[in-house]
Amino acid sequence: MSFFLLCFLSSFSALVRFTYGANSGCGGVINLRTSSVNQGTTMRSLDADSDGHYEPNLNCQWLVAGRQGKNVRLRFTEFDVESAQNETGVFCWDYIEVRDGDGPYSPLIGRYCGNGSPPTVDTTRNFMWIKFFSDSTDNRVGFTASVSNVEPVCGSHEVINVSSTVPQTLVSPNFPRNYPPNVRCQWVLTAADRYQKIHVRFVDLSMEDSPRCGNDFIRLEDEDNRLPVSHGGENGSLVVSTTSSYTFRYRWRRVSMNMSFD
Ligand SMILES: [Ca+2]
Ligand SMILES: [Ca+2]
Repeated sequence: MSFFLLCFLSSFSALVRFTYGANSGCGGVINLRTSSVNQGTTMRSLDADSDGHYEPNLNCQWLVAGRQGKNVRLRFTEFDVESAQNETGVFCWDYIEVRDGDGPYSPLIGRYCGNGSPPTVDTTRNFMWIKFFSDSTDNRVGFTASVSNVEPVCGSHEVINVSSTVPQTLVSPNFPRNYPPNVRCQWVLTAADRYQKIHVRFVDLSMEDSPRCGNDFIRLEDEDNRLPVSHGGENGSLVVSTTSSYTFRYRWRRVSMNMSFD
């Protein structure tokens, strides 16, 4: 038996509303562990009353679990989600949120609304977390999308041990040619012990410049996220050291990059 006990209250007020859950097609786990590469599974926004529009007050959350060693790809085939344009830009009254990982605090890939189809996106690992939110009014057609396993084009699913003094080199996909659009990569580096420094030298770095590196960027994070270093839009080299493990996250759209870890 389980119960909640509320005491020491002389009165209370609470806001209660009906919403949908995984049993209704609103969220849940999408298991791609036994799916072959590029074999898509369809997912869509919930239209419970079949009027052609998604329902109001949705907060649907999906965890897409892909095959070990693969990345998860999300590709939209239909997209119309309520938005509003004002002088400062587009505001998403309703939205779909996509994250690179297995939970609501994983790195954000994007939050999308409007009627232009978002780009196809891949995760850097075999998990993707997706949320669809709608407010109480103005429901649109919604989205239909396919999720599938894809072969990683970059990054590493294995932790790279860089304890050796022999330099190891990482390169962006297609190097020395331009890297492809909408690619996300992640490498995790570790040393033999946490007092050993990891030394990173960028041998060739050329990336798109954009305000606050909003388009293309490299993010270096240490083990505890205490010393995040962001870098993008510069030419030349950069040397960074830390006393603990590094996580590298890259998002890139064009030009070329070659990184040497020594
Ligand atoms: Ca509906
Ligand atoms: Ca709405």
